[in-house]
Amino acid sequence: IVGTGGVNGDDLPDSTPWFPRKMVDLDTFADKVLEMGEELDADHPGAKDAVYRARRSEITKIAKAYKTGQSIPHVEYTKVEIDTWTTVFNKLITMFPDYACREHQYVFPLLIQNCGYRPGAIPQLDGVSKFLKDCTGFTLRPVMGLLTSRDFLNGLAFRVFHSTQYIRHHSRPLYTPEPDVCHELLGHVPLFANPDFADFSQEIGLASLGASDSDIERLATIYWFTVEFGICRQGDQLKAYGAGLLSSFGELEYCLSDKPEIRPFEPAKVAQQKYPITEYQPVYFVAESFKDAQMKVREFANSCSRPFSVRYNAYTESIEILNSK
Ligand code: TIH
Ligand code: FE2
Repeated sequence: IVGTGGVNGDDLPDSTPWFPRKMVDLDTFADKVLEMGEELDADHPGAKDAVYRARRSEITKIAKAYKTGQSIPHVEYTKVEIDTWTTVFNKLITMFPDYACREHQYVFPLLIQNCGYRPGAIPQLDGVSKFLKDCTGFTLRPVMGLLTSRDFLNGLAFRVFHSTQYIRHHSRPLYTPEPDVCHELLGHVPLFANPDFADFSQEIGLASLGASDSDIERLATIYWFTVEFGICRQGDQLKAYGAGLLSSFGELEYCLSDKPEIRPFEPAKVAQQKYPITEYQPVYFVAESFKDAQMKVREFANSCSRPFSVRYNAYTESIEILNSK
């Protein structure tokens, strides 16, 4: 439907940034990935390895060609890649019982049973995506690299998670400065199988649709300190639920030690917090539960400058606009 009033049609103010209205609109994100930033580049163990870089461009061809509704093509991983996965997998499973939140621990055995999680083989995104769809309606979409915060968060409104398919450099398996398939599969996937966490993530996504640039920045910061680096209270203990923690042997131990600073999860404050992207976080925020965090994010979203609200219609896989101008 093409409207006349600006990029979004005639039912929204002209100043509203474009946003996807239908699931297929996500196809426009594919070739807009950000270059490996300078900060990342300097710290990236694969940056100067030509063989590694070539292998990555091989794998990202899949993401470049991918269209909504298709199944995700399989990747035949090499021995070096599988060994890296095995190292990460074997290390992390020794830590999950003590450090991972109970939702992660509940789902993990199901991923072993249903999706082939094990040492010696890297699970394929397609099978994992189908499993998630059955659990919470979340699906995975292959991505070439880092999307803009706006595009990435917009995907969450559709319960779509953009996932890398390539793996970290073999020289440094226990921490990487950017997402890779270990991070997606061991960190994110178990949480997206949880209904409350799925709702929480989608809430951030919905708030990002048509948001101003400064609100996107604030929502991306909230995303960072929850979905990526969140910790939560369970009984009288703190546990990790952020994927960046659950996929990094080093940071998982560090985040629950007495070294970092721990603060309560208050979105308006979290949104202002600066953070490093290539080293352990100096500060973490504690959520009381995913439901509680979702309600707090919804409240925060209502305080943002956007002059309308939205709802996702899962039957038509599209966004409906509520109470606009
Ligand atoms: N540092 C994480 C890891 O080593 O698995 C990966 C990242 C998460 C978020 C940004 S980079
Ligand atoms: Fe991530």
